[in-house]
Amino acid sequence: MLLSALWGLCFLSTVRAVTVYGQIPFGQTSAAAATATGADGLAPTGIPSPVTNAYDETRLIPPPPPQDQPLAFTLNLAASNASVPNLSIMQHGSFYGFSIEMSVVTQLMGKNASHLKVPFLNLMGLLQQRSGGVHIRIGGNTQDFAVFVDELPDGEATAKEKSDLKNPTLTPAVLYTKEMFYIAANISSLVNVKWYFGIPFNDTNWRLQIAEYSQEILGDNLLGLQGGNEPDYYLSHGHRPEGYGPFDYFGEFADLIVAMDANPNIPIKNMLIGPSLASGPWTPEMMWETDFIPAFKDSLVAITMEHYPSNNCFVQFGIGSFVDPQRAFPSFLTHQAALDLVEPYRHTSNLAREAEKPFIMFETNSATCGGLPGVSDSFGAALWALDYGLTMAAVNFSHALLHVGGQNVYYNPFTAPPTNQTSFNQWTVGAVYYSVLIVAEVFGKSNVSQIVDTSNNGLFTPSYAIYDNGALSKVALFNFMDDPSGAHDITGTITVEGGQVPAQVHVKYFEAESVAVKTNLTWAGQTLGNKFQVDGRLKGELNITQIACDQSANLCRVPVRAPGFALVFLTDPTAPSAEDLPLTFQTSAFTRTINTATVDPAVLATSNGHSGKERAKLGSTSAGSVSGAEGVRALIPGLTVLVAMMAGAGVVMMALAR
Ligand SMILES: *[C@@H]1O[C@H](CO)[C@@H](O)[C@H](O)[C@H]1NC(C)=O
Ligand SMILES: *[C@@H]1O[C@H](CO)[C@@H](O)[C@H](O)[C@H]1NC(C)=O
Ligand SMILES: *[C@@H]1O[C@H](CO)[C@@H](O)[C@H](O)[C@H]1NC(C)=O
Ligand SMILES: *[C@@H]1O[C@H](CO)[C@@H](O)[C@H](O)[C@H]1NC(C)=O
Ligand SMILES: *[C@@H]1O[C@H](CO)[C@@H](O)[C@H](O)[C@H]1NC(C)=O
Ligand SMILES: *[C@@H]1O[C@H](CO)[C@@H](O)[C@H](O)[C@H]1NC(C)=O
Ligand SMILES: *[C@@H]1O[C@H](CO)[C@@H](O)[C@H](O)[C@H]1NC(C)=O
Ligand SMILES: *[C@@H]1O[C@H](CO)[C@@H](O)[C@H](O)[C@H]1NC(C)=O
Ligand SMILES: *[C@@H]1O[C@H](CO)[C@@H](O)[C@H](O)[C@H]1NC(C)=O
Ligand SMILES: CC(=O)N[C@H]1CO[C@H](CO)[C@@H](O)[C@@H]1O
Repeated sequence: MLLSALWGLCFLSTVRAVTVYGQIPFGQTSAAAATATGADGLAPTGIPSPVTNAYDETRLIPPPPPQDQPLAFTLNLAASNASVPNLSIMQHGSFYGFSIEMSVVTQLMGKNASHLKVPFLNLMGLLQQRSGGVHIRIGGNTQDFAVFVDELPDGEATAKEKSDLKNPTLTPAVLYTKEMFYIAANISSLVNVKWYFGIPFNDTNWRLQIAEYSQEILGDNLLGLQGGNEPDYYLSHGHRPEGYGPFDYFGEFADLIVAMDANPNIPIKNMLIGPSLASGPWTPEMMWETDFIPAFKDSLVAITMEHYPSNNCFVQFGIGSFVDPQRAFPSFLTHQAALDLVEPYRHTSNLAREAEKPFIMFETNSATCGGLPGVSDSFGAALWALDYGLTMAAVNFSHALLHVGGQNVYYNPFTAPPTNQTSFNQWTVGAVYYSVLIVAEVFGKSNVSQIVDTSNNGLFTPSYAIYDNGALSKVALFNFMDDPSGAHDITGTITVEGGQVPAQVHVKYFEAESVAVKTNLTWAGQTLGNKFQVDGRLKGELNITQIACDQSANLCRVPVRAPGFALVFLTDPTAPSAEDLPLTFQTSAFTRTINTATVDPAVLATSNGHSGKERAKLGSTSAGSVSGAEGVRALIPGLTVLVAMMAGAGVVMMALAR
């Protein structure tokens, strides 16, 4: 307690002067900048233009590779999950999802429910092919002050309230209409996206329309309702009076439960989510001292936390001290980053499992206050996010949501072009989108995947084993080192205990020229494209490398470049799976003459994310070769949307929103 009191004091003294109000479309507006990783007190040399942060060109210098790192190691892996120490709970391919700031919903998903953004649908479709579905949270700092209105100009789903410019502390609230839920519902009718929303929690005059309309309109596609977003920052953000602590939040949560119980328009009472601490001012243990979990067990559908390892708050808001991206970069390029991030949550993970609740990292990314230039959108960040995700899964988090903000952040998994460029530019994906795509393949669709951290060769080359339905099925190998000469390429040797290595393994590599680059990232030879080139489809030939094993010695040697990542499949990943049920997919067809993003029938058709080619009868990888609706398969059943194929073009086109 003494420690935390000191913590609080130092926190107050550094940030009291600056009040950050909550409606900024970033992640955590962490006031704890002064204590965050990498803060070194130097002044920034230039403040980047916020409009272009999502397209920033900063290229950092990769850290020099270590000289003492062994370049070869052996993983002795048990053939069966029966007695593997520290093996995880059963994981889903939807482990990684997204947390989308409420104020950017229309930028990313569409202005209204009849004009959905096709690149967004395609990006979700790619994940669904691999994992069966995607979890998305709509909320963030903007949710607490959100206000329901019947209508907005031009039928828009969300808008910012006009603010009184003379009073800078009165930042505008997000206004939303029922259309926001229709957008979500219509997306779920096309791709299997399930949603979380958050109930405004800025005061206890509860505005419960989000709970009412999300339950009414989304039905089974609603996963849960967050009660409070980073309540441990409410005091320092000026949203609660002096003295506000975990017991006060506990009381407000209880009050919310009473209000929901009394509301007949909220039929499902037990889908609340909390406590969603930023793990800044309050540790998880401070919250558990209130008996939050046992007290609210019957109302809770998941236990949540939110956290970012670094911050850019000095540059964005003048809070804390400057974090130099170049000096922070190496801290992302080691397995220690992931281990440090999960350490404060090991106990909580056990508490959640004992209470039989999923434990979710509800909002995270590389650095709060918009991310760090050169770090957050680099190939290095993608390796970091991939390793972080697998480590969270290994310590029994059930899901983790990467935050998505607007044009002014560096860490977005995906960004729509600025409104006045939609007619000539396409989307931009950030490197961390690939991390989500790869984690979807790591766990796949079976729901009986387990993972264990097998890292045994130092912090630059973590590794994991993945068991599917009890049997060793995949191995993940990382090389965080950066050395174009090839002198730090590594070789992981896999041996199988209580079994036999296959004759050959199939390897998908995640590669780029260096940890510092943001362009030409490839996953199994395919890319989504560089900035302003993305329509949500993978481009290029699928390249799965086959490596022969030495069965007499019971070992397989898998090389990984510096830098790089390898997902090693012990069975052929292109073999058709019993879970791929044929369905009929149909879609509305309006298009514009420029920037005609298309939904690729092949993307929709093949459901393991491996190859359309082997299964050409189900769809085709090339636009133009599908001549009718047959061959186009659905993502999910029960669709009732308009049908139309573009005559002649043979490509399914969907309305592209403005
Ligand atoms: C299991 O995890 C614990 C906690 O991280 C660790 O101390 C222990 O060494 C691990 N056991 C094995 C066999 O890896
Ligand atoms: C909470 O937010 C609503 C809507 O933005 C606002 O009207 C109300 O005054 C806020 N309450 C407090 C205590 O700030
Ligand atoms: C939805 O947005 C589109 C594009 O701005 C517009 O043409 C259409 O009228 C809107 N629909 C509704 C129902 O507001
Ligand atoms: C994860 O859950 C499994 C039980 O399914 C347990 O054996 C394991 O120790 C847990 N891991 C951690 C790090 O708590
Ligand atoms: C788009 O709008 C921004 C901000 O208003 C402006 O700086 C930029 O020049 C515009 N771009 C185009 C291509 O019109
Ligand atoms: C996996 O879990 C999801 C979500 O709970 C469910 O929709 C899906 O049918 C499950 N798949 C299998 C193969 O059990
Ligand atoms: C091993 O996998 C099987 C099949 O999914 C499962 O029933 C069993 O509980 C798992 N065993 C352990 C120890 O996790
Ligand atoms: C990306 O790859 C393309 C084609 O291989 C090449 O022409 C281009 O120079 C590369 N761009 C960068 C920035 O590396
Ligand atoms: C496939 O990927 C491997 C590993 O990166 C590479 O060595 C090989 O050249 C690639 N093959 C093709 C045809 O691009
Ligand atoms: C399937 C589905 O939820 N469709 C909805 C799409 O959005 C419109 C409103 O714009 C609703 O009326 C539909 O029910």
